[in-house]
Amino acid sequence: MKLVQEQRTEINGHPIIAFTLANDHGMEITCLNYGCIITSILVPDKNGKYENVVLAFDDFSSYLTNRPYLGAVIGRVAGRIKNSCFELNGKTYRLYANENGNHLHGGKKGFHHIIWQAAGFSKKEEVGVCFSHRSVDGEEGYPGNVDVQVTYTLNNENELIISYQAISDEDTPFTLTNHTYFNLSGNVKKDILQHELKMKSDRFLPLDHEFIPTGEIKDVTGTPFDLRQGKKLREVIESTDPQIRLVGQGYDHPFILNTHHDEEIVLFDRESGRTLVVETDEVGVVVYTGNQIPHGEKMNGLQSRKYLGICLETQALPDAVHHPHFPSCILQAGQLYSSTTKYTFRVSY
Ligand code: FUC
Repeated sequence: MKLVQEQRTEINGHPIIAFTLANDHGMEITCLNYGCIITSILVPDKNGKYENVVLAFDDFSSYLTNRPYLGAVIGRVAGRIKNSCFELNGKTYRLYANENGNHLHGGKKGFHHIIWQAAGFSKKEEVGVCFSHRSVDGEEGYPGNVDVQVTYTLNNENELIISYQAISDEDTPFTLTNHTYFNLSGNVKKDILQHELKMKSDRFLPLDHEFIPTGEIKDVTGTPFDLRQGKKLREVIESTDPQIRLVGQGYDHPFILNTHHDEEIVLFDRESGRTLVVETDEVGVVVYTGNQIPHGEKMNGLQSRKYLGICLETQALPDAVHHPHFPSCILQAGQLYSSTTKYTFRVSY
């Protein structure tokens, strides 16, 4: 197990540190104290060749805007909140509106634009970084001071474990995710259209024209959202289904997971043999096939474009504050928020 820290740059006198975690097989993860952004994950293909399987900007300065939210932790609330307002305990709260009057991915200065406190650790069987941050009362319009901790741990099973913990002094909506774009081809040799996705999910949430859940919970049977037997992403992206069209030919949809910590999400690239298994205790996952990746930004030595990566955003259901029949995303004052998502990298033939 190895941990290397190096300063990349600084922002107003605050050092931006890159932490590289390496396990005994040579799997490596690099992440920053800025936004807890993951900038590289090196894993082997079926021939034992280690290559990077995540999207990352070529220059650090691109993370200061980071329109596609590459690699970052998203909070206080991942996803969209309609009309940037909600009611809680008889009070109306107005949030910063950063997308068509709606609130997206934490607002103006979400957790992806924060310099987190960071402490690396290295033990016999695991290596990691613990990030912490206090989100203050009123930030982006949210109530309460929230102390947040995010821990990235790498072990010798080629597992990355992301665990989130938080405690608030007032009730507040709260659900975190990680917005890493995966591309298992290795060093982004290809887009993700040949990847296959399999999920244990019987239900998904249709979206309105602003990509916010309508409130309907729909059975996946007979739709392009039925991933129970697995589907090639090309098949989904080429579908004429109105929900696939609505979001720019692909997925940008929440799925409700049937099971937890049970190989519920499996992404597979046949050519490289790389497989990613995602397991979580979260209610759902927003699957986003990179339909809106802005063009012409420099990432992975390429010009960015659609479908270069896929996000598997494990989280509470988006806009839950407006849908009483969705599981609540309210973190009660004094209660511990605790959530874990595990990413296991394997090879299959
Ligand atoms: C995803 C999507 C969005 C957005 C973004 C960058 O989570 O839900 O539509 O484009 O992230």
